[in-house]
Amino acid sequence: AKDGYKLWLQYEKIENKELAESYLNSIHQITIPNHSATTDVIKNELSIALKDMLSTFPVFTEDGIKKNNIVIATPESLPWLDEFIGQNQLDGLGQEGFIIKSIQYKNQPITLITGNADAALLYGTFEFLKLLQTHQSIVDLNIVSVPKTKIRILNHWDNLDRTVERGYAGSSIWNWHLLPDHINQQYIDYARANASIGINGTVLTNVNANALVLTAAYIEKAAALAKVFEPYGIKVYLTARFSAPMEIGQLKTSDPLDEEVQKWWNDKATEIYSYIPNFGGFLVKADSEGQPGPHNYGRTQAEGANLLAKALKPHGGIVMWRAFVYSENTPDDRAKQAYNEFKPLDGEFESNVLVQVKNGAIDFQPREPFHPLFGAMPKTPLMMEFQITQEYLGQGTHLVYLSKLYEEVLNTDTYCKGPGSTVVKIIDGSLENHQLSGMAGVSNIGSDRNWTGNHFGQANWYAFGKLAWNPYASSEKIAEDWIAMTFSNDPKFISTTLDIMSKSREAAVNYMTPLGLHHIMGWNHHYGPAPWITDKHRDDWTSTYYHQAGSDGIGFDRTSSGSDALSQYSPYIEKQFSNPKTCPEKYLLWFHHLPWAYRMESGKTLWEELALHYQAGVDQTTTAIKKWSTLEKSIDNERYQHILSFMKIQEKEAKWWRDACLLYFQQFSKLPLPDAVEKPN
Ligand code: GCW
Repeated sequence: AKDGYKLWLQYEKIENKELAESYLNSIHQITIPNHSATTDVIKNELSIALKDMLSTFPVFTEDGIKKNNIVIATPESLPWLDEFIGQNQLDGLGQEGFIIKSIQYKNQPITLITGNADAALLYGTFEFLKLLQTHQSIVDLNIVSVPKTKIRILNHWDNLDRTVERGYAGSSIWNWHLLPDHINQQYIDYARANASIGINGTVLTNVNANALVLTAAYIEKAAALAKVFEPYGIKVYLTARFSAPMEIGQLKTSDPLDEEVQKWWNDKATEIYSYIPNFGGFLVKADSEGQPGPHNYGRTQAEGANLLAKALKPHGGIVMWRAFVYSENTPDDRAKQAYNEFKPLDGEFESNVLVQVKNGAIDFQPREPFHPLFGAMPKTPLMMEFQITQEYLGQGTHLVYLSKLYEEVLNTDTYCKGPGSTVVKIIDGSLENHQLSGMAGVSNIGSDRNWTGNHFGQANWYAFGKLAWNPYASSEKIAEDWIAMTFSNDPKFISTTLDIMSKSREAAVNYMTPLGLHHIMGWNHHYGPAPWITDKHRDDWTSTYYHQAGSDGIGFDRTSSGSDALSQYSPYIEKQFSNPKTCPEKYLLWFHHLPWAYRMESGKTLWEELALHYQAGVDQTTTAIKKWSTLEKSIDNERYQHILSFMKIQEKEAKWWRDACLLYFQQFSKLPLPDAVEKPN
C-alpha cells in the first residue's frame, strides 16, 4: 500500500530503460572489504534499494575489484587509496564525512565510496542511493560531504505510558512494555530513515521527565534500542529528571553541591554505561514549567548542568542543558528570562555541556525573531532546538514546510561579532571555534502508518536531518529531493509540489500570526485561534498578554519604553528594530505597540494590512489546493486523496483563524474590513 510507511526510502522502480541500463552498467559488483554490523546494514540497504529500483540482486564481494564495481571501504582496506585521495582530504572527513568519487583503478572505471569509519560509509551509501532515487547521473562523481554539526539529534517528547507530548501522529513508537525482548521492525526502519539523513542521536524520552527511565528495568529497555541503533551510527540519550536522586534514590536532597547527590549521579552514569557502552548522555529541562532544577536549592543552571556533566565525562557523555526557563514570577516579559539567567553563566559550564536554545525566545511560534542568547554566550557551545512537530503550526493537519522557518533563523545575522555573525555560524561552532556543536529537533514521529500523521510532516523530519548535517543547505533543494524520493520524479509534479511547500510556511504565518503577532492560539492545546482572554491561569498564558490589543492599537512593546527585551540583542539589531520604520514588518508587532492607523510601508494602515495578511493566508491555502488538484494523475490515489483532504481542512481552518482574529481585533480597532477581505458569515 502507498500508505507512506516507506517515507523517502520508497525506492520506486526506475521505468526509464535507458537510465536503468546506465545504472546497471556501473554496478556490476559491489566490493565491501570491511566487516561490521554497519557494513551488514549497508549491504541490506543496497539489496532492498537495487532490487526495488532496478530489479537486480547486487553481487557483493570482499576483494577482487573489477571494472564497473562500486567499492565501499575505509582507507585501511584500500592500500592504494592515496593515489586518488590525499591524506589531508581524508583527515578533513572526520569520522562521519564521506567521499563518492568515480576513479580509474588499474584503468578500470569504478565508483568509490569512502570515509574514515563505517558509519561514514553508510552515509555515503545513502547519498549514492539518493542519486539513483532522484535519477541523477552516476558517472564522473566527485562528492565530498562532511557534517557541519556534531550532534544531530531528535528529541522525542515520548512518555513511558506511550503518550506523546505535542505529538499528533498516534502514540509513541517505543513499546516499553515489550522491550527489551521484542524488537519491532519499526525501530529498524526508524534507524534506517534517520541514518539516511545523517541523524546520529535520539533522546528517547520527554523533557518533562519521568525519573523511572533511570531505573535498571528501563535502562535495560533503552539498551535494547541502543543496540538496534548502533550499526546505524545512532546513539541513545535519555532525559534526566533533576530530582531523580530523591525519587528513585531515596536521598533527602537533589542539591547539586551535595556530595551524596554527586556520588549518586556518578554511580548512575556508571550503571547506564554498563548497559549501554555507547550511551550519548542526558538532555535536561530544569526549573521550567514545574520541572525540578538547581533553583530548588538556590543553585545556578551551571551548577546543575555541571553535576551531570561531571558524572558523564569519564565515559565520554555529554549534557544538553535546555535554556527554556520561565516561571510564574516572570517579571514583565517572558521573552527575557532565558537570556537574563544564562548570559551571566557564560564560561561556567563544563566542557561537555551544550546549552540547548529554542530558535526563538517565546516558544516555537510560526515566526519568531532569533533567540537573543545566540551571540550572547561566546564561551559556551549553543545548540539549536527546532520543533519538527507542529505544536503551534496546525499540528498534525496543516501542510507547513518548516524548513523555510529553520533556514530563516539560521541565516539571520546576529551582528554579535559584526556583520556576518549569523546564527548558523554560532550553531556549527565556527564563529567561536567550539568543538561541540549540534542541532536538536523535537520529533513529530508516532505510531501512525505514515509516521507523522500528515504526509508532509515527513518532509520536516527529512529537512531537519539534512539541515543538521549542513545548515547552509537550501530548503528548496532539500524539498526537491524529498519530493522526488517520496513521490515522483515527474518534473511537473516536483515543481508544483515544491511551489506549494515553499509558500506554505508564509501562508501559515499569514492566517495565524501575521506581522509579528504571536501566541494567540488556544492557551493549553495551542491548536486554533484564541486571541481572547481564556481561562486566566497566569498572565503569560493568555493571548491578550502577547497581542495587547486595545483601542489604542496592538502589539507588544519590547523597546526601551516597554519591556526593553530589545536591549538583549546586539546594538545594531537593537537600533534597527527599535524604530518601527526600520524594524522588519514581519517582526513589527513582536517589538512594537502601534496605533491601528499606523502607516505601513505599503501606505495602508496597520489595521488594513493585518486584515489583508489574514486574507492572503486563506487565499494561499485555496491556491495550494488548486495546484495540488492538477496532480491527481501524477501519483497514487491513496496519498493524493489523503493529502487533499488534509489541505481542505487546512483551508477551512485558515478561514476560522482569519474570522476569529479579525472579529476579535475589530472590537478594538472599530474599523471596517477592507473590501478584499471575505466577510465572515
Ligand atoms: O512549548 C511548550 C510546550 C510544552 C513543552 C515545553 C518545553 C515539553 O507547550 O508541552 O513541554 O514547551 O519545550 O519544555
